[in-house]
Formats: sequence, structure tokens, C-alpha cells
Amino acid sequence: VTGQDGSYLAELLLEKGYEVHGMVRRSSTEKRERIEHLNGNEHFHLHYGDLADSMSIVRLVSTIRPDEIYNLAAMSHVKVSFDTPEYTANADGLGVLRILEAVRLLNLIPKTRIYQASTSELYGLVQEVPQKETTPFYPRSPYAVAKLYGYWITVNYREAYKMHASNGILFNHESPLRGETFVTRKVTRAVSRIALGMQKKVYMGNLSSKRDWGHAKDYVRAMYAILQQDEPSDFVIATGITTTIRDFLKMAFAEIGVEIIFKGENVNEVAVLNYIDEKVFIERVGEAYLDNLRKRIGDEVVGVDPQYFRPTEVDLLIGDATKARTRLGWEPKFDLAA
Ligand code: F7E
Repeated sequence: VTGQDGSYLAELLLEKGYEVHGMVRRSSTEKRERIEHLNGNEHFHLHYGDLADSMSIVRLVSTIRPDEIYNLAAMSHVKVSFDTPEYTANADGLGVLRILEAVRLLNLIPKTRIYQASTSELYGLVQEVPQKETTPFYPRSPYAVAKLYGYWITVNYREAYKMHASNGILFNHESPLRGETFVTRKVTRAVSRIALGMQKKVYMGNLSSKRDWGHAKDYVRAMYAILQQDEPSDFVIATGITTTIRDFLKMAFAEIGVEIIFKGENVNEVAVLNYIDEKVFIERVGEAYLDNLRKRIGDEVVGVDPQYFRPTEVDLLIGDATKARTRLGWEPKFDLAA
């Protein structure tokens, strides 16, 4: 519940009058900023637990006896999964099984509906463009391989035990609450810091990969809608618009009136600060910072560092959410193009 989606979903469910029980994983640097504002809400309850600890899952499910479980817990960083593959398999793969088994063991199948946070990373080396529910999977990271197990074990429990268990195959979804090492927040933070003179340059990984980005607030509404269906099923949630990392950088700088131009190739690719629309900059950032940035025209503000490359990359993601639009009546309210 301490994650981006957990906090938005908790807000949505509280608005709808739910009692919300959130699971928190104990760590020495526990981060709870995203749910701080829910502190003191009598309908919001926090519990320690861990997807790697079966007993804790059984204990929570048996005491809470929930109507709905949203499994948003995961080691969700694709690059980090290459460094911690076994842990990722345990939390993101077997963790799903632990929840399904707890519900089965406690005879809660008729009562408890389950949402599994599946991911567009399952499509990996894409077999079809755009990707929809019937597109074959081809995972390209330990993260995606673990999530593949989570996806199929959810389908299997649905078919074997008639569980109301569904997968949301969510494409990338972002917000101001997104973790700072994911690409959107890394870029928006860097642009702010460069504007304020606090940072000279940002080093990136693969600038050519394309992502279908939506807003996390829209996507938690889809999770909720999936569990309100009479029949469980799997749904792609996406915007249908794809953008390269390079264009995302250009758009982020354009927000503060700065034009950047890319030059060079591969590890030698850079972007230089080409032009400042001073009216926009003053409006968005403030006059006090303008002189400092003016001196930087012609400087490199983006570079490439291979440490951010992934051993196997997912080059292109673009989703077709027709099923969600027609069956759930879901569509995104936030619009990237706007
Ligand atoms: O990378 C490229 C990177 O880390 C997006 C997770 O929530 O969404 C997320 O997975 C793209 C990749 O997200 C940097 O190589 C370039 O092609 O923001 P990201 P992700 O890997 O797409 C899916 C749906 C999930 O399920 C995951 O849990 O951007 N990229 N340069 C970079 N990425 C990062 N992080 N940092 C860079 O410097």
C-alpha cells in the first residue's frame, strides 16, 4: 500500500466507502509518504506482512476476510530484477501463489475476489503491434518472467477452482508519486534541477525505447472496475499512444520553455540546450533562474551512460485497450497529448 498504485487505490476505495487494509513490508527505511495523508482515517488500517512469508499472508487473509484483494506488491524495477532475480521470482511470482492459496485454504473462494497486477512487460519482445489480451507473451527480464508465473497461476486458479481472479495487464503508468528511479520521474526531476541550477546534466540509458504511458490515477480505476465485473477476466489497460524516451525528454524540457537538440549516436548521443522561450521559462520556473540558464545555451544537458542499459530491452510497447473500453466502459481521463 506504500507504492504509487497502492496509495491511489486506497484513496479510491475509501472514497467509495470501503474499509481498506493495506499491507506494509517492514524495512529499516520504511517509506510511507504516499499514504501519510490517510493517517488517522478510521477506515484505513495498516498491517505488517510480506509476500515472501506465507504465514503472514494466511494470517492477514484469515483475520481480515476481505471481499477484494488487490495484489500490487512486487519488486517492480525491471533493471534491478537482473541483479536480484531470485528475490524477484519469489515476491513477484510465488507471492501471487501465496495469496491464491491462502484464499483457497481458508474457504474464501465464494467471498474473495482477486486482482493480480500483471504488466505489459509480459509482451517483451513483442509478437504483435499493438498488444492486446490475445498477443503471445515473450518476457525479457527476470521481472517479466516472474510476472509471467503470476499471470498464469491466476488464470489457473480461476479455471481450476472457479475463483474470481483477474489480471490487469497494465502498461506503464506514471504520476507525481512514481518512484524516482523510473524514467518519467528521473527525467522530470532532472529537468527541474537543471532549471534551478542544481544539476548540470542527466545521464540516461536507452533513448530509443518506446512506452505507452498513462496516469496511475486512471489505471487504479480500471483495477477497481475489473473486480466489479460479474465474470473474472484479463484486461489490457493502455492509452494506445507510444513515445520514445528521447521525445519524452524533449517534451519535459519544453514544459519549462527549453528546446533541446539530440546529436550523435548510441553511447555518444547527447542533447544540447538550444533555445529558451524566456516567457514560458519565467512563467514556469521564475525570472531569478533565467540568467544562469542563458549561460548554458549550447551546453550538453543529456548524455548516455551504459550502466542504465538493460541486458535485454523491451523496445516497443503500445497497447490496445478495446476490451476494457467495451466491457468495463473504461477510458483514461488524463491525456498525454493534451
Ligand atoms: O523504463 C528506458 C528503459 O524504468 C522505461 C515498471 O513499473 O513499467 C515499468 O517498467 C524505459 C525502458 O519502466 C533510463 O530502458 C532509458 O525502456 O521507467 P522504466 P519499465 O522498465 O518500462 C512496467 C509496465 C512495469 O510493470 C514495471 O514494474 O525507459 N530508460 N533511460 C530508462 N529507464 C530508467 N529507469 N532509467 C533511465 O535512466
